[in-house]
Amino acid sequence: LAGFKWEDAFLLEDQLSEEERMLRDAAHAFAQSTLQPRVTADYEAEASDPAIFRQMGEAGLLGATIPEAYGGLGAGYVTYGLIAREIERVDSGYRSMMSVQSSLVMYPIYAYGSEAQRQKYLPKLASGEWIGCFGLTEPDAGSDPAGMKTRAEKTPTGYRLTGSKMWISNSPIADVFVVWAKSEAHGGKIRGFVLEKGMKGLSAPKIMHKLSLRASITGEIVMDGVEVGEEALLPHVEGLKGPFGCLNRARYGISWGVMGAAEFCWHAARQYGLDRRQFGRPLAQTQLFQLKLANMQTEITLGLQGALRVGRLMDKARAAPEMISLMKRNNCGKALEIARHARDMHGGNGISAEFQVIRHMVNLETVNTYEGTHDVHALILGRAQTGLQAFF
Ligand code: TGC
Ligand code: FAD
Repeated sequence: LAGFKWEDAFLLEDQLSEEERMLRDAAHAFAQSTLQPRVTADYEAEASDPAIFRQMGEAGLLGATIPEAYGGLGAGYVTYGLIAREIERVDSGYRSMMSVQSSLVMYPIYAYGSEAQRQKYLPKLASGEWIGCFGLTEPDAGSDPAGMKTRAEKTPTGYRLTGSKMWISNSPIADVFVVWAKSEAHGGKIRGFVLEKGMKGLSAPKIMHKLSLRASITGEIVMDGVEVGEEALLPHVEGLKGPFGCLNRARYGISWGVMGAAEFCWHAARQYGLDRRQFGRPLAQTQLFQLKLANMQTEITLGLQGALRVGRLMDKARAAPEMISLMKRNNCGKALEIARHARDMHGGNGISAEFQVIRHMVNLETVNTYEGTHDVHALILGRAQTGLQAFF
């Protein structure tokens, strides 16, 4: 029998191609050299520096799955997941910035947009010159996006959009806004529109006083009769499957990302336990400490293996949305639990920004909620196995 690698129990490394490992290593180097040194300051400032998007763009981390002709890497979904894991190893907020730009802005423009929209927006979003945001959630429509009130009325030359979106990542600094609205001209069906900063009636005030995900700026999108031409409509999709098609990709990326945050917390707790002595021996020599480390190792090993399996199926266009719900729900819940234990295992030091575990812990509260809450994904899985709708 072979030896055991405690930090890679099922030899995930062996299951990656050489190209995947190379792109993963580049993302790791970028995250550690560019993001890690500034994360505590960014978190305390509660702001997103637009320069980070340009740096991510230069490093090839925006729109990894989008074809090279539009500025992407033309990479597969396993690579995208590996990038998310490396960025979120530093902070969930930075991963949020990357995944909104890649899965929720570039993907719908690529998959549902006209050729003119692809040419106009994708290269600048890939380079990070332009920042994107995705407006689905509203003050009165979160878990139930079908209840949205934002509407698009037909005008002689295009549409007039009225409504407001809430809790929108990147919106206060965004140049490009992918928003979803009920369109009267399309029988009240949900349609996607691409708006641009500076349009009359469009504003994006910042939401202040967040105590979670503070390195990622969040805002509203207020549309007060914003007039757009026909060319702002995403022509190739209608209905909720439009935004959900994007969410499938972002949720999948999150299932890898949160494992990066969890790995950081696990490794930090292990090292802390080896270094810190109480009662005349290292904390890591106590049974309770080792039990917690064993639980972390088990959940992370299984969580990564599951994310890899779904990624391989996505690359073959064989992944069902329910598989993604299963992994998003499980990995977010497990990562949050691991971060809470890691915080506890650091004792008093665990509440200090210096040791970082509490920042991951409070970030993961958001990640467990956005892109479908832990319980909403349970209802999706419950519906799939009983055939019974329990949302309402
Ligand atoms: P339901 O009747 O289930 O479906 C309506 C239509 O949508 C289709 N559909 C999907 N298509 C593709 N992928 C999926 N995952 C899909 N899920 C549903 C479905 O086939 C149907 O199509 P059609 O053609 O028959 O009309 O819709 P429902 O209203 O009953 O939905 C219920 C529920 C709970 C499943 C759904 O609404 C839900 O998932 N709610 C959670 C909302 C959510 O995830 N919001 C995320 C906002 S964006 C965000 O949080 C970004 S944070 C990012 C960051 O900063 O990183
Ligand atoms: P609610 O839907 O009101 O849920 C409240 C509670 O009720 C939850 O526990 C939920 O699980 C539970 N619940 C809801 N329905 C049911 C039910 N039928 N049965 C049982 N329990 C139920 N949205 C975007 O569109 N774009 C973004 O970029 C974006 N970024 C975000 C960034 C941050 C920092 C945050 C916090 C949120 C972001 N969101 C974004 C919004 C996010 O997707 C929503 O917050 C999330 O979908 C939950 O909606 P809600 O907040 O309205 O909660």
